[in-house]
Amino acid sequence: MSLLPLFDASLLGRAAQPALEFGGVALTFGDLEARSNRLAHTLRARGLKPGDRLAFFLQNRVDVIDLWLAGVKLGLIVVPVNVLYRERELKHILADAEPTAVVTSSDMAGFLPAGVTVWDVDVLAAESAPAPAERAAVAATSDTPLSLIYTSGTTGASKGAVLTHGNFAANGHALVTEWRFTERDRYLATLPLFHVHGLANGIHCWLFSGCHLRLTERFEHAKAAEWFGEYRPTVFFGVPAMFIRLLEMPADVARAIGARLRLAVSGSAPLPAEIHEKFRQLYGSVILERYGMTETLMNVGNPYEGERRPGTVGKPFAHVQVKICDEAGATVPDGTTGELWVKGPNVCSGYWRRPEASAAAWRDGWFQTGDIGERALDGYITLKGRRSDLIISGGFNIYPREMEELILEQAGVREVAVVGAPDSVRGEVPIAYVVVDAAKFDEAAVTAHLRSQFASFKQPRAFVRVDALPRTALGKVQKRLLPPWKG
Ligand code: MLC
Ligand code: AMP
Repeated sequence: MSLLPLFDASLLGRAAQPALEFGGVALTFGDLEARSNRLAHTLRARGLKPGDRLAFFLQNRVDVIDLWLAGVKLGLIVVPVNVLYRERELKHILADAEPTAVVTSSDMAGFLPAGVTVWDVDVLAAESAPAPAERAAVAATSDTPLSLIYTSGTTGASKGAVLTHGNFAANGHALVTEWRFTERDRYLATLPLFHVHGLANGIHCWLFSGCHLRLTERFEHAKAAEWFGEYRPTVFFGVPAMFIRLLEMPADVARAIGARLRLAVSGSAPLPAEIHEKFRQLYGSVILERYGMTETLMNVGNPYEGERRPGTVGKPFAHVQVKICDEAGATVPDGTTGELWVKGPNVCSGYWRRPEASAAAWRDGWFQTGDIGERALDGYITLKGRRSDLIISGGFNIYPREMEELILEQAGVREVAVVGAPDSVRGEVPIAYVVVDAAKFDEAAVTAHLRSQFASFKQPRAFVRVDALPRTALGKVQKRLLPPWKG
């Protein structure tokens, strides 16, 4: 089944109803239907056919929603690209996905590598304005790919998870049901639309339920009080760094916000139990923490009714099977730590053009998440870490090896290990431990080069010079034995 019939309850059924506001502009569901039809006609006229990739490199704006809807209608494979990515990340993703074009804004086009076809988002919109408002749509099934979303997974090179109409439908349907969305809800959307938390969860809960959405270009904690006060949301989704920022709110303001907020969902990185408790005290609202991945969308969540247990991610969603396995793939008893394996209609169909990586990640139909955790006797799952040394900073993933490889290429660097150090807001921040030839190592030059190549959140917060990296007898770096970073 295509996603479109699931959107139609809102796009067609609630055509006159207010759907969203963004930057002072208010649109109905009927407006969104017409805008995306016009854009679909334009994209078709520009030669796009079902299965073609179309990337977007954009901050949150209504045009991202138009592109998503047009992609659904035309059977395109939409490739969201993190706006913070720079040369290396962009080159890799665009060479791998081979999109027909990248839709971007004039202020960001300069970051894109030479040789890529760039379509300006405002030019596309202007060209679409006179196009017919009638629907242009092709048939799609559950298995039709809809999006390639890049993730580091458990190994270095970023891979595109191929997510289908069926994956988004299963995820959206489950969340709308489990989280009791109705058209009376008001969802404040500050998460980026280029990752699954904002896109697969946020956009689909909104469109499936027909609730109202206020979109912001990005999360800015200095504006949070104003946004919450003006918009009066009933629903908010965030990463832990956002909830930590929201603790800065004055107590009376927080209480008033909490009184209207029926659902606050945290995910994408661990939410410390202490933050869960502080948020409850300040807002009077109990955060619902859930666990997901780009490859699988949402897997496990605390209940809407019932205990939302701090420090845990709850129980598997109704359509998802989770088992916890030892290294040999045997299920471990409750209360024992192992790797989470998942299975269900939410799990992506594989990695784009990477049969070996796909074969390595799936076993007997189960996706091996790389996340380590345990299940209590009453079913609640607690995550304990990861099989790889992935760093999650503010909900954005950093695969240390990717950074280490580039740092090693720099003059004067003999050895490097990038590790995550605790950070009170972002959870973790990357630190580079380096063994350098002091006469040749120019930290300022290295920093400037890294900034041109990689996203800001991947930049080492510090270079810590050490005489040698601790290694095992076999020469493997023992990151745990590095001296702690003292900010
Ligand atoms: C962040 N920054 C942006 C930006 N988002 N810059 C431009 N546009 C954006 N949209 C940059 C800032 O420039 C800054 O760079 C740094 O990020 C932090 O910005 P800040 O304003 O100080 O924000 P802060 O209060 O620290 O909060 C950061 C944050 C951000 C929470 C806004 O980390 C964020 O948006 N995280 C969401 C990540 C996400 O959606 N993950 C879901 C992945 S899906 P500098 O140079 O200071 O670093 C997934 C699966 C699942 O994991 O389960 O959901
Ligand atoms: P991504 O590749 O960006 O989709 O990130 C997915 C990873 O985020 C998962 O494999 C987990 O390690 C982590 N993650 C998501 N939700 C949670 C959570 N609630 N608690 C801890 N880690 C989480």
